[in-house]
Amino acid sequence: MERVLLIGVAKTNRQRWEKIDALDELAALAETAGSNVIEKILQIKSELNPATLLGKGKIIELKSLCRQHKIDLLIFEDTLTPTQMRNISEEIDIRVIDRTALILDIFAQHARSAEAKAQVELAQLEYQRTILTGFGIELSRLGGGIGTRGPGERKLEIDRRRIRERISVLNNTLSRIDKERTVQRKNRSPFYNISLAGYTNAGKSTLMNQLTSADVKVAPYLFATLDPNTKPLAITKHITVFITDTVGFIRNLPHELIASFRSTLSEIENADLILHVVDASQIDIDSKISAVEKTLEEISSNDKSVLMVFNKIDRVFEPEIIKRLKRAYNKSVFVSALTGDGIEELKSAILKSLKSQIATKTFTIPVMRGELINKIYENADIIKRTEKDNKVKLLVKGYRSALLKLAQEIKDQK
Ligand SMILES: Nc1nc2c(ncn2[C@@H]2O[C@H](COP(=O)(O)OP(=O)(O)OP(=O)(O)O)[C@@H](O)[C@H]2O)c(=O)[nH]1
Ligand SMILES: [Mg+2]
Repeated sequence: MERVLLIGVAKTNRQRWEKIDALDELAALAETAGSNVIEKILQIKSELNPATLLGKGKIIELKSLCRQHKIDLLIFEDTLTPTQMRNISEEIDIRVIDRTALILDIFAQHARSAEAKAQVELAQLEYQRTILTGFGIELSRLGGGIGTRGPGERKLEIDRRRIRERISVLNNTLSRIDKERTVQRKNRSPFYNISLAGYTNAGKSTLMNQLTSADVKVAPYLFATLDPNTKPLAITKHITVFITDTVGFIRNLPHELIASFRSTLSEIENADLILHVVDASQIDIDSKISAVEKTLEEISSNDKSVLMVFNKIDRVFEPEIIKRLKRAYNKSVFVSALTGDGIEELKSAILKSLKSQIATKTFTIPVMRGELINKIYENADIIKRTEKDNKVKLLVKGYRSALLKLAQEIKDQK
């Protein structure tokens, strides 16, 4: 296990609390990546040194601290320029990465499908490319460990020309996969499509499992899900919606990832409704909500209809918190994806939001035409059935588009 030291810099005293939270999150990320967090350091400094971010004295202090604790790797919460990374690394004589490289490393470790692997590698290479430009040297001398691992068994390319070639191969692979995804989405287009979105670890996959008895992997660490997973959910007997669970967000999600995950994120972009899943048992609810909203904006999904789903209420012990959230977010439901509490309310909220796509219709069919009657029973919810003069009259409910199709088929066969 790599022994790591985390460093954050706050420019003002006010920024301090924000940075303390950010360092806690960085620690969770570092642990998810499989490292051993030995120490967290927060420096308050209004004037940053452009060459090394930290001042000379602090660098010397860090050097002895790293020696004393046998640190293998420094991880900065702040984004470093390639020059800063090199300077700090040389002065302290240790490997240095920033939060972006750490997140990319986690994605590389968690990628399973061909799509996720290609997307992560693309993001890593784009990131690597900016660093190489700054370094003007190969990264190979940095050795292995967090920040240098590619998806699966692949080693990251380090040569500038080969990076360019590999990026073009990956782009081709991804546009092929993207086409497949578009076809699948087209097949689902007569149905109402719902996408889960939210901060990483909010409980999206747990909710997906609770709603659809899917078997999506759930984990206490960050970014467990990278691949979208779509499952049908029967809201009523014949009204099915599709739900997609997808990659989670985080504050300042590296832009390389947003760019390379465009095909995965297109599931959110094309949804009829977004369920914004929020962990209500945490203290910094609002800042996480705005981080997610900011990312939705970046993928131009901010004008979609959104239903806020406050999750993990089994761990919220103060009724005041729920009251406040109810006041602040009027379109919201409160659930525990773990215990199933509130799931029925969530389903009715979903049904309410898809109302405009649902219609009722009356069919009158001769009793003799059992096959047509069966067809109606198979495709719509029967609200009322009456029989008169050898005719069956059915009042039914279903997707407007499905009812139109049914009416056409019946007319053709009459
Ligand atoms: N107590 C409690 N724990 C929950 C609930 N929902 C999810 N969890 C836990 O929260 C952790 C994260 O759950 P996931 O479903 O993997 O979260 P996610 O949003 O899919 O996370 P990523 O895919 O990593 O972005 C797991 O340890 C779950 O068991 C809940 O309603 N109550
Ligand atoms: Mg998940």
